[in-house]
Amino acid sequence: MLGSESAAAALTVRSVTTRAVLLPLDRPIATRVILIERVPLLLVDLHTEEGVTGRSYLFGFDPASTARMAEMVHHAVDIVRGEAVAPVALGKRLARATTLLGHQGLTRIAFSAIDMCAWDALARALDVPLVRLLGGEPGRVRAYNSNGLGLSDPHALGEEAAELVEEGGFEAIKIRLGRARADDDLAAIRSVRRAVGDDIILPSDYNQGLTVMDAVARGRALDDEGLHWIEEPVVHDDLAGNAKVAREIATPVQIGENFYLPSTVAEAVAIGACDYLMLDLGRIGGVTGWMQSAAIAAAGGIELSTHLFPEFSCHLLPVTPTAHWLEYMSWADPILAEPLEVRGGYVEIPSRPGAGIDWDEDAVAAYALDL
Ligand code: SMN
Ligand code: MG
Repeated sequence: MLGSESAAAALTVRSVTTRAVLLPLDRPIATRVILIERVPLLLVDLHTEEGVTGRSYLFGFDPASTARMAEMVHHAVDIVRGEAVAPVALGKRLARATTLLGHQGLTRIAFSAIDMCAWDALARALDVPLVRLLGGEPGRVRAYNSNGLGLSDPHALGEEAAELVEEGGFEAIKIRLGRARADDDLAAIRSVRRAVGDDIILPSDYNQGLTVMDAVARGRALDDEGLHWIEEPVVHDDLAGNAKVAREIATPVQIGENFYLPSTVAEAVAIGACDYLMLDLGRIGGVTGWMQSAAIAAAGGIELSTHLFPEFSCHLLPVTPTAHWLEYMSWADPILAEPLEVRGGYVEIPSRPGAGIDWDEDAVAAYALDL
């Protein structure tokens, strides 16, 4: 048995297929910085010589950016073609090969996808769910519903909030903030509270939209509203500015979804840039980057939540020492053969081999986006 397992895990990078889809959102989200009505996803299939395929996807932001991501994924796979599917080793090789191009941005996004596919392929080859391969126990993880609640009419938000709680038995939902008038944000929060009650946990997100001084003023004005956290009050790479906001307001500050490197996580922890951390598998370096960052967050005693990619991220929270919340959204559901199941506010970690992502090929064809 041991012999066959080691053989199964000995995979070799062969090639990659990338395809883009453009998916309509049931609930378009207006944020402070961008209106999201449709999400482009880049579907990545990493093929091995042994016939096992690892799968993941990237959130492409917009069609032109998605095309650049696809080019970078192909470039990266050209670099590691013929090498062992050993994610940590592949990551080191890719970082060395692109050290002049740079370790952040597009390169890191492409590496993140390859890392996720590599881990998925290994778990499939070993016939175990990813969470098992990582040393965790299958089961379920606590999630908040991140669909909807954009910057729409404050008074109409209550109804949407009640639906969002209802649709998965969620005990937490996230509200976007950053309307031109701070009073309208307050009205939105109060309208949601009236609809769902005081027991529902309510994180919020400014999507990097404020200046540091505005964030302090607006944050203080909301300190008695019981928000679970205020996310990205200011631009993500102003760590000192985020630290100032975190010092000056009582509500916990949550940042990190736009971080690319574990070293940035270390810096944020060191200077007290936030109270909570949230990392994105598609930027932080996939599973490998997550594990490295999770250790840093744990050393700093900071609770860590996931950003986007709920299908993949649910496997990571059980192996995260300071696991906090899974961000749930149903955006990828239309093209997944088996979308995540949510019950009573918990996401069930798929028990299929790998991360559990397989494409509904008819849907992929129907939503295809030509890059
Ligand atoms: C977000 C990120 C990416 C796209 C839409 C919304 C938001 C979140 O920052 O945290 O969900
Ligand atoms: Mg956010």
